[in-house]
Amino acid sequence: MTEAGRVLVVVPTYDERENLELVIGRLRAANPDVDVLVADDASPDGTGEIADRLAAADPHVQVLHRPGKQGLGAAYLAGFAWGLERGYDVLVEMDADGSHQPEQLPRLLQALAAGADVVLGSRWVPGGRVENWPAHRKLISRGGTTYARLALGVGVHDMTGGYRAFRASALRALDLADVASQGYCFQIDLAWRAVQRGLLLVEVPITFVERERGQSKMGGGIVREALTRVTAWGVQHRVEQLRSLRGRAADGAPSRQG
Ligand SMILES: Nc1nc2c(ncn2[C@@H]2O[C@H](COP(=O)(O)OP(=O)(O)O)[C@@H](O)[C@H]2O)c(=O)[nH]1
Ligand SMILES: [Mg+2]
Repeated sequence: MTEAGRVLVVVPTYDERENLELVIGRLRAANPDVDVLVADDASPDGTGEIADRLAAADPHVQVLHRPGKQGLGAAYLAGFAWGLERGYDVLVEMDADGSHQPEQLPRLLQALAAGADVVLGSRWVPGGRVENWPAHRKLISRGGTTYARLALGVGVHDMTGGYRAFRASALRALDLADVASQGYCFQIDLAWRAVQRGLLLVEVPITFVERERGQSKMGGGIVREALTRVTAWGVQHRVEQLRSLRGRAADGAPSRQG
């Protein structure tokens, strides 16, 4: 039990053989009270077996074996459902490749304990940093967030980050059953839903360190999915804003037959 309640950290994995043991070890050392769920998509490199071995040695570690690669979003949805069924108070997202520092989890949980519904680990607020990222990755991340900010009209500085903590009540309010975003657009989707539901989002600065081992699964398809979906949400949002403005104008208009 932590000050934020019972915490489950969901760690999605696809071919993270070289990273998983190290990151789980760091996570458990820095946060002895949290539980961990590895959500593995039948990684061909044997990550699932490593996760089973870690789970056998530590009752705080569990594994969710999924039938095949279905994307980050699907893995998180399955992991969240697993945790909500088991009564966790807080569900955390964290990458398996060492990019998210397990030692920074307490600051996310503190913000939650202080009243936030959703805490976003943020690279693009004062104090936030990125280490060892090539220029094109910075551009995609900053460009993607800026586009989403403008299209959706939200004030969040890091919409695509994947180091986050949610209150269980907040996740329940997000209607996860109809989330269809598969790639990293999933992160924008959840943040956007949280803003629309009027939840309290707090950004906490994090240091993102690019992986030293294994390969990124980021690709063009993931960027395209995000662009298409964010554009559609932005248009829908503007249409709804216009409708409600018109509705208000009509209500407030003086009657002609008076
Ligand atoms: N279960 C699962 N995990 C995934 C999938 N795609 C990516 N991941 C995991 O999501 C995290 C972030 O992926 P990564 O490739 O490092 O993305 P990057 O940091 O943006 O380059 C890592 O822990 C990956 O193993 C997937 O399709 N299924
Ligand atoms: Mg990574």
